[in-house]
Amino acid sequence: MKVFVLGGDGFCGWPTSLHLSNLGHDVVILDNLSRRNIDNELEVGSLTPISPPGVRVDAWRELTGKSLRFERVDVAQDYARLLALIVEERPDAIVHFAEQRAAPYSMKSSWHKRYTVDNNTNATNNVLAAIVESGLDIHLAHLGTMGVYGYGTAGMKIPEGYLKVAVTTDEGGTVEQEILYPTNPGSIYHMTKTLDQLLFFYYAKNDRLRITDLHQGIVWGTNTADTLLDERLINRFDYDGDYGTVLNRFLMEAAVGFPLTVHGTGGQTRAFIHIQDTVRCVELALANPPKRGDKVRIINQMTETHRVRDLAKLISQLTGAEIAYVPNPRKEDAENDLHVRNDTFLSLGLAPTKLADGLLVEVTEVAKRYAHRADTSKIPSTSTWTRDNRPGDPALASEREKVERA
Ligand code: NAD
Ligand code: USQ
Repeated sequence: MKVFVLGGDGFCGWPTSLHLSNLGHDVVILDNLSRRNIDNELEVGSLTPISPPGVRVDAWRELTGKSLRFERVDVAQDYARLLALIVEERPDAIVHFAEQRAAPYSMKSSWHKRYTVDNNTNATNNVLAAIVESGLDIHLAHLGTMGVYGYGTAGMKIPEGYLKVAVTTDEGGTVEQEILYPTNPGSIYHMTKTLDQLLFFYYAKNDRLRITDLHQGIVWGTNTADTLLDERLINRFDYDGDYGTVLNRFLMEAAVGFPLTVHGTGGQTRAFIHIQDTVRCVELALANPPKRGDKVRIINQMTETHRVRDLAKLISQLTGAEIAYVPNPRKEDAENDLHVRNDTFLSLGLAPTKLADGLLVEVTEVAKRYAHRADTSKIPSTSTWTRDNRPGDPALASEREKVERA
């Protein structure tokens, strides 16, 4: 297939592009390099030394003989260029990663809120409108998030996208309906993914577009079999307070001797997936597209759930790292349980990489190896959800707080 990977320079997009290219697909990456520019804005960088797109693409060709193309395009702003590329290249599928994906970044200020909504909503609507305008039957696979559901439970496993409900009619009878699972976003970023869901619902209904929405959990790990081939192909590793996600942050904090920054009581339970499984799931989603006229295919892309404080304890046991119970900069439930259905990918053949198999390798081979590149002043999460929240900085945790929570 010819596949466009929008956001193919990012943490999930780069290894996915390599994986799809390795499988024999003709891959074209479209990316505006906004993520690299945000690193400049935040004065931080990937823990791993990522190469520029040109070096990455040349190295891949040199090592494998396979060609990848890179096009610098802003999917949210440059509609004409996006449409022209679709019309000229006639891709069979488009994988859409091209959004601002960090919850803390989206909550930093009103500028960051507006940027995240503008960028993400326009990017998604532009892709959908361009597919319709091209007249081509392109399968769109989008990376959504488990966060559209919120992380609560109604005494049932969170289903894959849809919920069957029984509605009491005015006459007292009962009508069964299937609705999108009610959304409950916890940040402006997560909210944009709920808006994406409505756009998909509408375009699938009105234009009969073939759309798969992958509701992914937190991705951990760094490399895949392909990015390990050569250091020029290395994947990015975010550790800073805005872009670093919880498990990778704990791994890095342990490697540099920074206390593990558990927000609040660490009672949040979240869904996780390894980056190698992310690329495999995208492969499986592309191989199993919905038919024209089908409703949006929603698949939960996660393999295990863990409570944040349990993860901290696990890494502390592995490495001897200290745990710091810091103020929670976010507005979120102190404790939650999470039970999620993930039958679709398992039935399609996904063999999950478990935390127990990969954690030590990540600490020693990635986090420790590049620890010298870390700027520890960038670790605390300073983006606060409301004026009442305080930064997640160990220096700001009172002795009473630390003791009580421990
Ligand atoms: P990332 O920030 O590393 O990558 C996103 C890429 O998209 C970047 O290279 C960026 O430059 C590009 N981009 C952003 N806006 C663009 C635009 N308007 N035009 C062109 N390119 C643009 O993020 P990631 O971690 O790779 O996440 C990719 C997708 O997967 C996101 O949509 C995210 O919401 C989703 N996701 C990520 C995780 C995770 O843990 N990383 C978990 C669940 C879902
Ligand atoms: N947390 C800590 N300590 C830290 C960092 C985070 O306790 O140092 C806590 C947070 O308070 C939160 C949980 O860990 O309760 C997860 O935070 P996170 O930053 O790892 O994940 P999140 O903000 O939800 O976002 C990430 C990705 C996003 C993706 C989402 C999937 O950045 O793109 O959509 O994971 S999910 O969480 O399943 O919605």
